[in-house]
Amino acid sequence: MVAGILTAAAAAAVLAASGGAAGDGADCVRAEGRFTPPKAPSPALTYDRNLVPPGARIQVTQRHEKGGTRVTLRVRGVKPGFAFGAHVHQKPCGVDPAAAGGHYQHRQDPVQPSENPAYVNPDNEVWLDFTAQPDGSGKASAVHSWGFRPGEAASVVLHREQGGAGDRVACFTVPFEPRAGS
Ligand SMILES: [Cu+2]
Repeated sequence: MVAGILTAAAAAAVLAASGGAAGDGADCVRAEGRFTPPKAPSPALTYDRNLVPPGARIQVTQRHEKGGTRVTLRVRGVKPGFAFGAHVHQKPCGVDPAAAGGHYQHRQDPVQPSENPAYVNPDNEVWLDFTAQPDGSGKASAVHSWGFRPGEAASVVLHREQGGAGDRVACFTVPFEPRAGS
């Protein structure tokens, strides 16, 4: 029964990315997933069933906007009223919550893991913190004047605390696109 649920959930996870030709106003990446426990391969993994129950949904879109990039996060089915932290991270999700690596940084802190507020801030990183609505939905959006370097932005991690740190409670692998000339 459990295996059946996991299989169905994994099948429901859809990844779609069009080519890089999308201009302003069109999503170049739209990734959707349904969280599963980190037992089976899936793009959406929950590490905390209380905050992000299996079956909760996530959608991440990216679009090129105003010469930079907008990333939008939407969730459904998470813990109502909870204040989640969220950021774009460097690597894909894994069974180990640490697999997603550190935050994507526009200006890269030479000291990693980075804890310096000069680098760990919502201008230099993509922060998508949100507080879940009473119905368990949530949304956040961030726009920057810069784009991602190729291959260095690969996931969105949800955290137990807002701001630049906190335990990792869920992770969603996203095929972010680099911005030409970024
Ligand atoms: Cu993070």
